[in-house]
Amino acid sequence: MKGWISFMADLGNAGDLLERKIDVCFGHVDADGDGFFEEADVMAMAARIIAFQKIPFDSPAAMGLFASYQEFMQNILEYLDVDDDGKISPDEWRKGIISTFGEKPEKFDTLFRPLAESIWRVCDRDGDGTVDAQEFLCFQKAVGSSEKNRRLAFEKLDVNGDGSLSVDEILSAYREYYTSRDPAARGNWLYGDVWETQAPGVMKAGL
Ligand SMILES: [Ca+2]
Ligand SMILES: [Ca+2]
Ligand SMILES: [Ca+2]
Repeated sequence: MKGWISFMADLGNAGDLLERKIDVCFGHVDADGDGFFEEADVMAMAARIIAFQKIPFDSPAAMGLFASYQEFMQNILEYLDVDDDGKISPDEWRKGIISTFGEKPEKFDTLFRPLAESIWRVCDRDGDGTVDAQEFLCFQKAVGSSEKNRRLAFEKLDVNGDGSLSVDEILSAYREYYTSRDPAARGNWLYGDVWETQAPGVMKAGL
């Protein structure tokens, strides 16, 4: 009986997992911390990834990343910006991600694949066709992951354990992170331990 009760308790936690992940992510995407997600935030994120990777801002990979983030933003505004003010509030973000992409993996992939490809291209700094843990650091530093979370994330995302990430591994990590309620999904670890990472609301309460 005790086992059943703790099983139900686990299910209760799992029910909050997706909302938790989406809230934690709002803290990354709202790069300037003004409480809204808008184009300036994604361009800042792209610039941070490129700067951490130490590649020229006018290199093809860097320009490709800016273009992908800009296009991504235009598309996601269409889905999520319900009040049409040109920016996404935390509430629009949470409700919109779940209602737009929940249980619709094809729709998710259409929007996120070009972004995953551009991020992957910037990450593969030495151009050998693989992204190792060292190369993936530029993305992890840009979203502000702790050193422990960076290590955890790479281990979980490298599904076939070959020490490098493919575009598909990055895309499936994104997809599971933003759409899956399965506590065992590897993509839950995209940004490390989501229960350890502070969500924006928690940070504000602590100030
Ligand atoms: Ca912002
Ligand atoms: Ca809005
Ligand atoms: Ca490489």
